[in-house]
Amino acid sequence: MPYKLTYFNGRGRAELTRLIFSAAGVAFEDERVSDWPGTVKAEAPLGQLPYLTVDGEKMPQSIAFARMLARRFNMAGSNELEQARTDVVVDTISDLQNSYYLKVFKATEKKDEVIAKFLSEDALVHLERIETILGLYGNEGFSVGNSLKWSDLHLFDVTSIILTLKADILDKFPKIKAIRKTVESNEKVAAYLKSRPETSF
Ligand SMILES: N[C@@H](CCC(=O)N[C@@H](CS)C(=O)NCC(=O)O)C(=O)O
Repeated sequence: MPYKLTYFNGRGRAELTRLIFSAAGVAFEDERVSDWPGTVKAEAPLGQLPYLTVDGEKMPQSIAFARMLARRFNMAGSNELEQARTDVVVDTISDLQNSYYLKVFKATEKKDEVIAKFLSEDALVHLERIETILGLYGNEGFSVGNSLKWSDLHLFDVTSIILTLKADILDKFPKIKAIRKTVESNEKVAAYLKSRPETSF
């Protein structure tokens, strides 16, 4: 197999790439490691996961290799402007994802309070921004243009985490909800979502 994705046994920062492979119908080796740090950390290019092994090269930085795959599989936009818009949407979603990791995932104390504050403040600010950018670039359940992009998959993945914290948090964000519906109803993605393992993160 030309592609191997190395990560922990979780969704985390690897799931976007798994979703891209699924939507494209491209096979990949889904390596899930448990011996951490062990030799895995020492062998990872930046001492972090995930990394993608492609053409014999280990590539770190999940967003960078997800973008490369999206381009290869025609999910990154069909011209320069569409590609830039797709990147804008991806970055706006990543701001929400990074805020979640920093404030919630890494919190060690008073987790309930941290989650409540995150949901009533940070998450809403980021979701508003995402809804705004979808209003500028989106169309009929797609975040950019009128076909599936990696930004749609990123939005689905990151909002899935937020929904586990508050099931009705997207009720005021119809454009985000419409994109989730598009992703869930994509036949290849739906098959993957049905078969993927349940993990703790
Ligand atoms: N910007 C990097 C962040 C990678 C990252 O923070 N990885 C975490 C897991 S999600 C990690 O390897 N943590 C363990 C460590 O840094 O030792 C990416 O998106 O790939």
